[in-house]
Amino acid sequence: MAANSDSYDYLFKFLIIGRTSVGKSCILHRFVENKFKEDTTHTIGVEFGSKLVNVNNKSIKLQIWDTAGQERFRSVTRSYYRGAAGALLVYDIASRDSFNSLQNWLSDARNLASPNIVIILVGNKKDLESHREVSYQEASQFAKDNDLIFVECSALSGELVEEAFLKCSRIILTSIENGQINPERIGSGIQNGDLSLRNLQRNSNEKHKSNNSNCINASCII
Ligand SMILES: Nc1nc2c(ncn2[C@@H]2O[C@H](COP(=O)(O)OP(=O)(O)OP(=O)(O)O)[C@@H](O)[C@H]2O)c(=O)[nH]1
Ligand SMILES: [Mg+2]
Repeated sequence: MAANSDSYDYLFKFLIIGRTSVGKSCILHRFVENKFKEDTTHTIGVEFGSKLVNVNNKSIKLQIWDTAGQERFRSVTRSYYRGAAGALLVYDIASRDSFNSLQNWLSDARNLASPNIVIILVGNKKDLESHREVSYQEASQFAKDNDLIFVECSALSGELVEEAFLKCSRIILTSIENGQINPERIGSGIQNGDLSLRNLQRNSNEKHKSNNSNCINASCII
């Protein structure tokens, strides 16, 4: 199903979390608008964006909550963790401090979000190679140790920003398809869209029809 219609198979709720100034809002803007946000200011509380993407031939609506990284908003942003299906845990590859603070954000996500939440570690500002303070290997090891997927991207150049959202979405979709995640469960961070509801309806009608035809056959045999 093409991702340019308003119909979708599933809606996934996503969070973007991490220390202030790592580029969370710029990542959201790049993903939704495909532009770099030049005039960025600190997020107050949360901001919101959404986009339709095509994953494994399914149309998925991503509903994305971009949280404020400043400490004073921590209690507000924590209330948004509940019921998220996916999260981008962001640090800045040119800021050792932002990397060192990851564990705090990760603990919040693990404690407050859905138990099945899929988290991707995102090293932003990949364009600042000459100012790099966190190596790819170190971050990749952190991701491995904490059961996270990992990507380095740049909201400035756009490199691999979409890939971060898609990687996470692919894992969530696969977990739905193999029955590990039940989208019907309250707090899963997933909703069936009109396309999947139509499919469910069609399957149930077909089942009904085939049950009826079995009945007819049975009565013929009798
Ligand atoms: N070089 C470079 N700068 C970036 C990139 N992404 C964001 N920035 C800059 O980083 C600064 C912070 O960006 P924001 O997106 O506002 O950061 P944030 O994480 O949303 O910050 P809070 O809302 O306070 O939590 C801004 O000056 C951006 O221009 C990037 O990929 N490369
Ligand atoms: Mg922000």
